[in-house]
Amino acid sequence: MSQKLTDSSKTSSLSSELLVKIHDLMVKSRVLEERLIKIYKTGEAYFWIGAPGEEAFGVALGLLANKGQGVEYDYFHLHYRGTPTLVAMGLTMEDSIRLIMNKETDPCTGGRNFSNHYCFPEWNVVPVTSPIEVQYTVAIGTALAQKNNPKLGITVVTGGDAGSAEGDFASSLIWASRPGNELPMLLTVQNNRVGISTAYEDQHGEEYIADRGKAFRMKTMVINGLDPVESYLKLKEAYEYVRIERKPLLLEARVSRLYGHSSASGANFEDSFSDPLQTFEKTLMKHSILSEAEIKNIYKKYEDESWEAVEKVRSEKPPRAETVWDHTYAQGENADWRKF
Ligand SMILES: Cc1ncc(C[n+]2csc(CCOP(=O)(O)OP(=O)(O)O)c2C)c(N)n1
Repeated sequence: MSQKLTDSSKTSSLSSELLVKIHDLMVKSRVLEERLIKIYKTGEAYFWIGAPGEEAFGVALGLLANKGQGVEYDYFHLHYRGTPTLVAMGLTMEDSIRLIMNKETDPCTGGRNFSNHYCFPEWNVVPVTSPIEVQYTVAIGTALAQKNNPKLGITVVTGGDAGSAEGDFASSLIWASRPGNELPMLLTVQNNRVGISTAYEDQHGEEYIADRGKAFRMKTMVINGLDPVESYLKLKEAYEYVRIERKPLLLEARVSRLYGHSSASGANFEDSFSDPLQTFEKTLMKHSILSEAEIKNIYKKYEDESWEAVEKVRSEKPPRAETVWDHTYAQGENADWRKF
């Protein structure tokens, strides 16, 4: 790991209560993702993609959100590794399982999209897109709407390192930073140093993706996204900067990809990456914040919850053919396009 990344195995800067909460949410997210992988592997879903290895960063991103609906709250343009962020914001296991199992009860897409392609209008979580990186240009729209709003809502957009090669990423840097028209955008790149099977070194000449923001006079940060304490403290600083200054910030978080890219590459555990949960648990035990037995109980609590959720969701119905066009075209009194 580069020396630009701070090593914070210390915990003292956050209260024990908050550390326990962060750990609890990280475990919930991990157990949920591992349950989704099992659902895929037992043939009860067609595809899995998710975020094991990004929990330290993702949970902090969600915990610090100003959650609600409308321009005065934060908007989230997440990519397909957003489970930890949404778990921290209140995502239930049942709803995540409804999405991967394609059930009509799925509140995000009515059972018509991939796992981790969430959408929660009530929390300003806009639909996750399958084409990578388009979220960076879509995010400009909500940030423009928020620019002059006195209520201090901001726009958060996330993506991966390989995807930052797409033109949408460059467009968002330009739009976010026009002099005198800067946008309240927190742009993050979760850098796991691989894009499906393309190594970072085969694609990037720059050492830090965040440095690209400097050409646009943007504030930038490179953080250790495997460390929940550093992630929380740095993200708090980043949120506050964007919220108060109404200016963009490009933050690069170094993260792991613990189960490969997706089910397309097997969804098998890869021990070449370090596991943020295991490292955090060692620190929590060393500081007597949690014991081994207490940690085991937290896993058991979420294993049971995930299993009960599967049993419940399994009996729910798939979407009906009649609803295939729902939410595709305007409905109700706006259905007649000739009125426009
Ligand atoms: C526009 C577009 N091009 C290619 C793909 C196929 N694709 C899906 S994920 C991915 C790799 C993305 O890697 P990265 O941005 O590093 O994120 P990671 O998956 O590693 O988190 C690619 C090429 C796509 N979905 N959309």
